Amino acid sequence: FRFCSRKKVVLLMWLVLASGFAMGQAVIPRPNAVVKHEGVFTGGNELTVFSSNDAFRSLIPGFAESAQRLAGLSVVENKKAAVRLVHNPKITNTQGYRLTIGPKEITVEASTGQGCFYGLQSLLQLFVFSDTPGEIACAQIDDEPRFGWRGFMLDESRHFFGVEEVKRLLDQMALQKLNVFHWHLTDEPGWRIEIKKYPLLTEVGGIGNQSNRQAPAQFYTQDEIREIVAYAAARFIEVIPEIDMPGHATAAVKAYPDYSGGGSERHPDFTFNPGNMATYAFLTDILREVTTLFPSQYIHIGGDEVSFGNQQWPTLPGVKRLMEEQGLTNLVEVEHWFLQQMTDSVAALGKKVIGWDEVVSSGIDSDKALTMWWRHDKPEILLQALEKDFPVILCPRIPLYFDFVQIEEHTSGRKWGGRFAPVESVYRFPSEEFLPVSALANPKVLGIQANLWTETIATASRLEFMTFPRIAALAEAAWTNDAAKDYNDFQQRIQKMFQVYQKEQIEYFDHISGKDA
Ligand code: TNX
Repeated sequence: FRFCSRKKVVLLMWLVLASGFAMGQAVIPRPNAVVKHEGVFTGGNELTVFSSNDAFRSLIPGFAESAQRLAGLSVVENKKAAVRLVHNPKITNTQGYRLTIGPKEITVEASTGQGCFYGLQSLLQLFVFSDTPGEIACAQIDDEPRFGWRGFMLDESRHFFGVEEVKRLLDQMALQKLNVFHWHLTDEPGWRIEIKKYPLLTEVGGIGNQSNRQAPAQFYTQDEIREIVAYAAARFIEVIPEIDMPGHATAAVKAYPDYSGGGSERHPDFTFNPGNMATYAFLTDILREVTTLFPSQYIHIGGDEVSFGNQQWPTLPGVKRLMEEQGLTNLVEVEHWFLQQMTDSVAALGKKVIGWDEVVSSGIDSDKALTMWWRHDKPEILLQALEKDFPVILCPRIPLYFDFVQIEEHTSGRKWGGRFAPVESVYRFPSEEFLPVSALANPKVLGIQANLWTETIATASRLEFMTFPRIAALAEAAWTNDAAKDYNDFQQRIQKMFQVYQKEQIEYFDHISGKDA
């Protein structure tokens, strides 16, 4: 009897361990390799941290602030520290880290500040999600991302959200190891970035939004832009501005009608005029100022949906002349010529261009550009982009447009042919379900990104409701290899993340209970 019960105990222990192992650590995105060790680290509510590496050391105040806010831990720098941040050049992935948790000490190893930052985010989450404050299970985590580019795009032209909301978003992105913030700053309803040389862009072009065409001008000053870029950089997030052209230009040409290329009935004054040579100088001036604000090597110049508004081009004298001079036979060729000129301008400013997937057929040089594949119903464009050697970011409308609803019953938001973007489908991305198999393992695919367009999103709380928790599913899809992904396990961990959202007063959709938060 006794023997039998001991056997039972062993079996039970084994089961507990095995299930613990299967469930992994409570970290989102799920780390790629975790080995659990026996024992627990117990630090109480004070945590001592030290690094002799200056770059790593500079991360301690940020970690301390988050640990205090989210886990109630007070972090102090101390040479005899429990947590050591150690520079290890053998960790070759610049975004990778090793986190070793022993009963008495914890080490975070990485070869770069970014890797160390991610190790700290994992450590932070372990403390936040721990059931006993200050206590976490011993383990060794060896982790690095599946994709180097893990992005999120926010459209602030249709509706404007402001510095504080953007910072909240950046905080959450950082916690989930997302590293690119694509900022859609110009479009039909409003121009949101101050350009000193052309003040009317914001004074006039900043007036109005999708809900109210008369709303007082809203935009970011250059100081605010610098503040946000620095805030993001401290969290290893690169900010990439988008200045959309030659379409989606309505706000700009409202301010400077000389550069208008007209539009269509549905989209009046939608384009810049490709036949007016002054347009190119005007746009290059704008981009020159933009490059001084954003250290990123990229500038996004849009290039999408130009056909929506080029109906008036044939009647513009400049366009006729341009076509004759350049031997262009149709409007698509005019559009392509425009994109080629602007790609060269951007190259001359020392930057690379990003364009939506319309640019793939424009004849621009794939050495000078990167493209974002968004038309999920056109997989052939993705394949063409790869054939032409473009670096590619995957952000197909289904399932990575977060202006699409999360469940059938949600009415405020988009659906496309009855399809939308549930949390689970974001999680399952990228897979054969959403794109051609040959694109899946192509090294030219640098990463994935979700895009939040805001025609249907007017308030910060709505923005958050559409973003959370899908952004967590996105982060795991971008970071975690297929072998370590597990949706059922994610469903467990996301409930811990809901507690973080509650603490931070973030609106989110509880897709598990189905109740609107
Ligand atoms: C298409 S995606 C657009 C945006 C809209 C979005 C709405 C893209 C390059 N263009 O202008 O906001 O659909 O889902």
